[in-house]
Amino acid sequence: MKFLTLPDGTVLEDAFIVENFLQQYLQLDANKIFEELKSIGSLGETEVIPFSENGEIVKWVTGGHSALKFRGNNLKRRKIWCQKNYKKGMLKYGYTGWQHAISNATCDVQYVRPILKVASALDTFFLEGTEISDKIFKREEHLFNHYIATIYDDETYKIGFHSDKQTNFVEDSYFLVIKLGEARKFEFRLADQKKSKPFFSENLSPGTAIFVRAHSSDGTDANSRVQHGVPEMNQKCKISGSIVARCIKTVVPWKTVQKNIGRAQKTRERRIQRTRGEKEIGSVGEEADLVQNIVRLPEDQAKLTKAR
Ligand SMILES: O=C(O)CCC(=O)C(=O)O
Ligand SMILES: [Fe+2]
Repeated sequence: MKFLTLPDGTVLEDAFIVENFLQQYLQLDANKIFEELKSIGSLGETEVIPFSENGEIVKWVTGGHSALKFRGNNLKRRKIWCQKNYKKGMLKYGYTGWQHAISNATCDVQYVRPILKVASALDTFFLEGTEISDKIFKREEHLFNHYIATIYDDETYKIGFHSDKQTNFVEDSYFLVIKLGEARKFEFRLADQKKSKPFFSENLSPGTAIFVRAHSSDGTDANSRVQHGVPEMNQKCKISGSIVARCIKTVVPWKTVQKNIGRAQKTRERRIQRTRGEKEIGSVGEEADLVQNIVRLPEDQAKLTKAR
């Protein structure tokens, strides 16, 4: 167990890295888990994300899918969402850029074999009691109930620096990143010095676990103090990925979820129609200039660059 140490020497007791966690503590084969994950099919970019009563439809949602795009940009990663207690409703992890349209992508972990293996082994591990689990598992709600798998297809895929959006997290719970596939850089930087260089930048091998406490009432949790990310690499890097386990407290009944998706879709259609109407009124040339000017405003460029 290696604690994260800030540049000023402060040791964060609630952020730590455990190499070979999957192999040593969960008795699982990281390569096998990743192979199984990779063999799952992807949803087409224009396909509607289907809802199923039992949550048995499992597909990768690619970064070009409109429900995953962020401010019109393709995300440089693909994802699978799954959870426990599916029938009760969707466990919502509202990350930055979250859209109602992605809700139905969350499936029941029972139907995602490689993630189920990890989830079951994690439950056993936490209930057994070890130095690591005693640190994390303080209350029943501290058992993980939500899992997102991510794949970075090559060195150009990434996730920008961020703290996990923690409003939907159980108070004082940890999130856990388990690295898979090709060893790849994982970085931390200080959250209050956004432009600062990372103080931690290491190639993490498959099976490595990163534990980070989040959403403490006094705001001193590691997730609020540091940001993490998987940067783009300048040398070749084969396919890699992760499974992130979280403790989510927000449950949205599936009926409400479908209503919200419908409403959001209508709003989107109205917006598109309005834009079309405006285009028809103005001259085409003027409109084109206008659009280009808007896109070129420096603050918009900054936002686009920031989009992760
Ligand atoms: O894939 C990883 O290593 C990190 C993923 C992550 O930070 C996230 O999805 O919030
Ligand atoms: Fe994250």
